[in-house]
This record gives sequence, C-alpha cells and structure tokens, in this order.
Amino acid sequence: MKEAEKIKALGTMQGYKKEIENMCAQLEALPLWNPAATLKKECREVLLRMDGLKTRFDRKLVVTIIGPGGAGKSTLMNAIAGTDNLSESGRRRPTTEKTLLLCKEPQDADDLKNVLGENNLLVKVAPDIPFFDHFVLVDTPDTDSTARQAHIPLVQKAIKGSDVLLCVFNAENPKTRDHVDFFADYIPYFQGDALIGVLNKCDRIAVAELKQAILPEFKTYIHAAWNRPLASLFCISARRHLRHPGWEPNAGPRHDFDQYAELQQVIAQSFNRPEYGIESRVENTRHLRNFMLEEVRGTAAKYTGKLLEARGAVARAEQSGLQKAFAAIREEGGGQGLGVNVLLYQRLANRWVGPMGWMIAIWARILIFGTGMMAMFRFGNPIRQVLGVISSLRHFKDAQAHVAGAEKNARVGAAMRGYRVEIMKNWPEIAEQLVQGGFQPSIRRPGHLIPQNQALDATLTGIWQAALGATLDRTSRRFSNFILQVFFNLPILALMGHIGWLTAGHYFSGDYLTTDFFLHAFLTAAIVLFLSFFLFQGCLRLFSSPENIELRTFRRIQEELDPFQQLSLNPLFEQLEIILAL
Ligand SMILES: Nc1nc2c(ncn2[C@@H]2O[C@H](COP(=O)(O)OP(=O)(O)OP(=O)(O)O)[C@@H](O)[C@H]2O)c(=O)[nH]1
Ligand SMILES: [Mg+2]
Repeated sequence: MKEAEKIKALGTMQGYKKEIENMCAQLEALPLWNPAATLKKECREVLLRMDGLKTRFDRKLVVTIIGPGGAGKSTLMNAIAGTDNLSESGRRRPTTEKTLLLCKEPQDADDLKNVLGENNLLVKVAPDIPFFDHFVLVDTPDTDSTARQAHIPLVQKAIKGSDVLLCVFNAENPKTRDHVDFFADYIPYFQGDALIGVLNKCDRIAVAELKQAILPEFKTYIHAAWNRPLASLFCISARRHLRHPGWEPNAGPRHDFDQYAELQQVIAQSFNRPEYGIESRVENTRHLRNFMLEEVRGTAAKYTGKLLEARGAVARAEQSGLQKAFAAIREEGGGQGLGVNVLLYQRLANRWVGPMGWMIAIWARILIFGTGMMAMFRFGNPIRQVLGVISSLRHFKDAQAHVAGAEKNARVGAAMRGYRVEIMKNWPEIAEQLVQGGFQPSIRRPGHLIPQNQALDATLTGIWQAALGATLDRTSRRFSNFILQVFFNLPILALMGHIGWLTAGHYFSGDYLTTDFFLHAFLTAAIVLFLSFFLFQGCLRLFSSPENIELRTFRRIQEELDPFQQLSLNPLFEQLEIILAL
C-alpha cells in the first residue's frame, strides 16, 4: 500500500474515532438519563478497540481461532499450518491451555505478547510456512471446560487484540449455549467479514442431515443468539487435512463433503493480501463507529416518544410560567417610565435630522444624566433594559454593580414566584413522562425543576429586552417618518432661512445689521425650535407614553413568547434536548 493511501486510511480511522468521542462527550452531559451510563461504557470500550486497531494499523493481520473445548480449534490450526503437532490436540480436555501464536518472524508476536503477557503466549515461529506473509494465526483455549476460569481472561484479551475471528463449532453439537453466550458479548465489535463461522467435524455427520437440518438450524440459532447473521460459514473436516489424520478404524469420514478448500482460499487470498490488514482495520473501525452510533440512536429512539411528550408539556408549562412571571412584574407596578423614555429618545435621536434631531439628541442626554438616572436607581431595575445605555456611558462604572443588586428586588421576587408556581403545578405530569423517557426517578423531586434565580433573571431580562427593543423600534420608526420630520423641522428651518436671507441681503449691500437684530433673531429661532419640540413631545406622549410602551411590550411578550426557545432554563431540559438531538 502506498504511503499516501496509508495516511488517508489513518485519517479515516481518526475521523470515526472523533465521532465516537463526540458522542461520548454528549453522553457525558446526560447524568440524569439512565441509559447514558451503559452507552457511555460501551463508547469507552469502542474507543479502546479503535485505539487497538490504530496501534497495530500496519502490522500483520491477527486471525484468532475461538470455540468451545474439543471443537477442533487446534486441529484446524495444524491443518492450516500444514504441521500436525504444532498445536497440541487430543482427547484430554482441555488440550490447549495457553494461547498459541503461529507466525513467520519472531517480531510478529510482539503486539499480542504485550496484550496477553509474555507467560500467557506460546509463540511458534515457522519461517518456511506457506502464506503467513501478512497475517498471524492464534489458537486459544476453550471457555467452557473446568479450566475456563483461567482461560476466559486470556481469550477475552486475545479477542480484543484480533482483527478476524474464526469461530469453530463442533458440528455434532453446534449449539453450545455457554460458548455462544460467552462470545455474544464480543461479536458486536467485529464487522461481517471479520467474523467467520466454521462447523468442524462434518465428516461425522451424514451429508443430508448436515445440509437439511444442522446447517439451517445452526444459522438460525446463531443469528438469534448473536443478533446478526454470519457473513460466511464453512462446513469442514479439519482433521482430514492433517498430514496424518490417523483415523481410528471404523471411525473414518462418512463422506467427502467438505468446504475446507474454500476456507483455505479465504485465508490464502484475503488474509494474505498485503493491503488486507489495513483495509480490515479501517473497516473494523467503521463498523465499530456504526455499531456505536446505532446503539445510541436505537436507545434514544426507544424513548423519543415519551420525551417529545415531556418536551411539549415542559414548553407549555414554561410558557405559562414566563407569562405568569411577567404578569407578576406588571402587577408590582410600573416605574420603568423614565428608563423607557431614555431608550425611546435614544432611538429617535438616531433617526431624526435637522434642528429637531439636535433637540431630541440633547433631550436624550438630559434624560440619562438628569432625572432618568435617578429613576433607574429609584425603581431598581429588575429587567435591566437600561443597563446597555448605562454601561455605554463610562462615567457610570458603578451603575452595573448597582443594578446587579436587583435580584433582591420585589418585582423579580414576584416574577420568580409566578414562574415557580406555574411549573410546580405541572411538574408531576412532566416528571412522569420524563421518567418513562428514561430519566432517573429522582427528578420527581421538584428541586430539579427550578432554574437558578440568575438563569431565570437572565432569561426574563433577555425576553424583556427583545420585546421592549422591538416595541421601541416600531414606535421610533413611526415617530420619525419623513412627513413628521418635515412638519416639525419646517417652522425652524423656514425661520432660519428667513434670517439667513435677511442677513445675507444686508451683508452684500454693505448695510450691516445690528446686534439687536441677531439677538432677536436668535431668541425667535430658539422659541420656535422649543415650541416645535414641545409640540413633538406632546404628540409622542399622547400616542406613545412610556406606560403605553410598557403595556405594548407586555402584550407582545404574551403573544410572541416562543415556547421552544426557553427550554434551556433548566439543566434537566438541556439534557432532554441533547437526547432528542442524538
Ligand atoms: N472426526 C473428526 N475429529 C476431529 C476433527 N477435528 C478435530 N477432531 C478431533 O477432536 C478432538 C479435539 O480436537 P482439538 O483440536 O484438540 O480441539 P480443541 O478445540 O483445540 O480443544 P481444546 O484445545 O481443548 O479447546 C481431537 O481428538 C481431534 O482429533 C474433525 O474434523 N473430524
Ligand atoms: Mg486446542
């Protein structure tokens, strides 16, 4: 394989791993959701396996023979190796007590030695062995004999360090429950091609029985037990392919049906292909990633129905909770008036031009520095709408701290109560749905449902600011349209035009005007400007008083409160959202 292709393959594997890491991080954020714990464990296992695959990325493929005691694992190994006494086989159970690795070069065994420990691995180096250029073969002890306690950890480790499993069954008794159950835990971690079924000792069974009964039954059985079909299954007689099968008299093979040649072809052509190792590791990593994603999605999907119901209920409760909160704020009384005025004049000042624009801008400043400032403090500021204005004015560094004390404010208190009462009322129903959706029963305690005061305050503030901003924008747009601007600017502009005309005419004729004239003209202009401004203020007050703006803002909030926007108020609901997004 070219270096560039190797790098690409590694990149692909890294990408898969990243996906699972992200998934793991998401599960990490779901401490209240029961299924997350199991899934997290699986994720970690998958990540470990992916690491293993990456570590031996360009090493030789590890093909491991597993199966119940006496199924003929060692015999199969000997047959493949072409040496009868390579791995001890026989009648005594168990025959094989250590893991045995067959390879061409001594260093081929290093990886598995590290995994199993030096003492647990016998290594047979056979430099002249045919094929074996690109893979190593491992024989394992059984997991169902009296010595299984000692064997099981060895087999477990060997499986984790393998790329391909040759699962050998005894055709005379293929449904070995212990064995099948034991391996069921490992099967999900191997992709189809990496899992090869072998029914051995087929020579002992009549062909008809084998083909018509044993084989189909076994396939169904394994499918059910391992939750997936075997991608490939070979009926063989391993012993027949030893150099000296040594059949006992009267116990020779009963027929010639044997798929050993096909199995051997897979070994010689697939396993022994130089690229196969890398390809199979990429494939196995991909399989691990798919397996894990399906696992998580499948689990989440089981609960989605209930969780969606819960989300709907939460949304409705939060919506009415927030409405109650704002209703409470409103009942506690107005007092935002001057603050609202500041914001309105600020906006108007941005839109108006001409002498009226200057007047409005000056007035906006006066409001901030004068009574406006006082009003903000006097009424506290539960909803810190004016904070932006204040903090933009460097002079009032203290303002922020001052306003931050507002949590204790009566209006916020009332809002919180309004919100809480509403949620508490709905909680039993919501909690029930959440528990059915996999959440821990402890969430029934209402302590979980109330967000931090600060969080609620921030949310209320956010909603209020947005709604107030929108109302103010509309009002200021209405009160700064072109016709209004012309109308209110016209008197002062006409007067200034006239004064200018007189002044210029006299100037050019050399007949200079007196100071009295200018004083008089200036006062007239000022009076006209003030009158226009007062008139404008009157109109504004009449049609859009601060109280009126507050009222409209409240109304807007009640109408437009987006039920799905507020779900993150409570950490529990954040988790709910994560699960629904899985
Ligand atoms: N008739 C027949 N006997 C076989 C065949 N394969 C193996 N045997 C016999 O089955 C017995 C057990 O074979 P082993 O290869 O030792 O089985 P194993 O799975 O390695 O057993 P453990 O190492 O104890 O787990 C031996 O006596 C073999 O000769 C086969 O294809 N046909
Ligand atoms: Mg053996």
